[in-house]
Amino acid sequence: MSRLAVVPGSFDPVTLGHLDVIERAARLFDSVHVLVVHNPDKPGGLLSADARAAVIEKAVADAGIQGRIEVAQYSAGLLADYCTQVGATALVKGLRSHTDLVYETPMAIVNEHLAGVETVFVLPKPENAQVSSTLVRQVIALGGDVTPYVPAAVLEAVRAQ
Ligand code: COD
Repeated sequence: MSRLAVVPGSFDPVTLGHLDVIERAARLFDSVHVLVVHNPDKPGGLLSADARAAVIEKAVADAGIQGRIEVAQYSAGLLADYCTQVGATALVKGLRSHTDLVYETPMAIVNEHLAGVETVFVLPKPENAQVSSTLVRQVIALGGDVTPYVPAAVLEAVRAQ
């Protein structure tokens, strides 16, 4: 049986921490949907949903892991419904700290209840563990260099804006 995992996120923008999680999901599952989801708790932002998806496609191609990865967008409703529609076995999420676990635990329980989909948590490499999209947006807004935190595709997209 082929096992599909969904890696959801706002990805505004995708970071080396996200890419770490995506690579781990690709090693654990037969195929992976990286899903750019509209998070109503995080309005506004750096890149449009289309640009976020395009940047992820470029970043996974640059990392040489594009083979079994599809990038999609979803704003229509519950993540659990998307998992049911595409027949996903699992959601894969990254944990940076206990704060992430506290935020993710109720969603994992509800998603299992709604769609029978398991949530698999992975830990990033230590050097990627403190990176967040919020931090990257702040550094960009203040004119700093985010090269150590994001794939090259993000730098290109930001320069093109
Ligand atoms: N290292 C490891 N993991 C990381 C890192 C890093 N440096 N940075 C981020 N991550 C992980 C996050 O912990 C998260 O798991 C994922 O990557 C995505 O992060 P973000 O910041 O891009 O995205 P979020 O946190 O805004 O998540 C958006 C979601 C829509 C995925 C989330 O809010 C969600 O699952 N919502 C559920 C919507 C729903 O259906 N709700 C109904 C009941 S649950």
